[in-house]
Amino acid sequence: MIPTARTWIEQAQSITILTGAGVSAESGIPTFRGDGGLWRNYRAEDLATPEAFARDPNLVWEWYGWRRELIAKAEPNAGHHAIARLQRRVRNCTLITQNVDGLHDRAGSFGILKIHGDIWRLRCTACGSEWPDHRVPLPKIPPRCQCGGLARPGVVWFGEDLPPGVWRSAVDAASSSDVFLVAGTSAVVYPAASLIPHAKSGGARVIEANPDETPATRAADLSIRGRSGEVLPQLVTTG
Ligand code: BV8
Ligand code: ZN
Repeated sequence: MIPTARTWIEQAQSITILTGAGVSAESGIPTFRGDGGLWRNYRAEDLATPEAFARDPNLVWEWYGWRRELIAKAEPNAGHHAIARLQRRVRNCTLITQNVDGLHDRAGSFGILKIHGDIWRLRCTACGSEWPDHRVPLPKIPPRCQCGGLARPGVVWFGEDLPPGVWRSAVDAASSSDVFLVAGTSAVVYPAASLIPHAKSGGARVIEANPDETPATRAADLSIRGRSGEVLPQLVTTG
């Protein structure tokens, strides 16, 4: 499996990568649906919604503040670094991520299509302005905009549309790639998971890296059972 996948990657003119929370698991960041997906007995799906934020902005900000502190202490892992290496090696290599943690940026990836937003950006619910904020911990919860408005995390919550431009670019990249590498995602969140059929219909060979089977496994041309921190460096060797 690995040698074939490595050959497909080496021969590809254009590669698109889709990552999910699983690629940050080996950096110590709990995944959404794994056992670490719980915080104070809340499920991520129950907190990552506009309704939860409207009901209790403090609670939602405590969760995001906790995640920001966890991520700030974490380091990108070998999987993140292998993806950054691949991007440097292949001119036409687009990274699409569902993750909001910024670990791909810290590993040296670039041009990242962050289809679910970025935990390190805040957006004002009153005036709509948006800005980077890496302060850990946040001086006060909930953070406020200079206009006095309540700030929210710059992420896409369930029930919210994905940023149109970024989503369009993600579909275009997936549909025009020779190889579509999907790593660390349970492929249950839409429309992100629809990038896999988009890639197939564009003629891509789909390679999956995940310790478990997922709904994407059936569609994959090669589905490698393993952790991304171990599998990806074998697909993108150093040197
Ligand atoms: C939308 C940002 C149009 C926030 C996230 C009913 C009403 C409204 C909407 C819906 C509905 N029913 C369905 C929907 C659509 C909904 C959806 O898909 N729901 C799911 C739960 C069924 N989607 C949306 O709402 C999207 N918007 O559709 O807009 C619209 C508008 C209005 C009304 C209707 C539709 C927005 C979705 C974006 C939500 N935001 N995150 C934040 O992070 O705080 S999603 C969240 O899940 C994260 O981004 C996460 O990345 C993403 C996907 O999860 P995964 O990344 O796959 O992570 P997961 O934990 O699930 O899996 C981890 C995987 O890693 C596992 O497979 C595991 O085996 C593997 N793994 C573990 N260890 C490793 C590993 N792999 C490799 N190596 C390892 N070491
Ligand atoms: Zn404002």
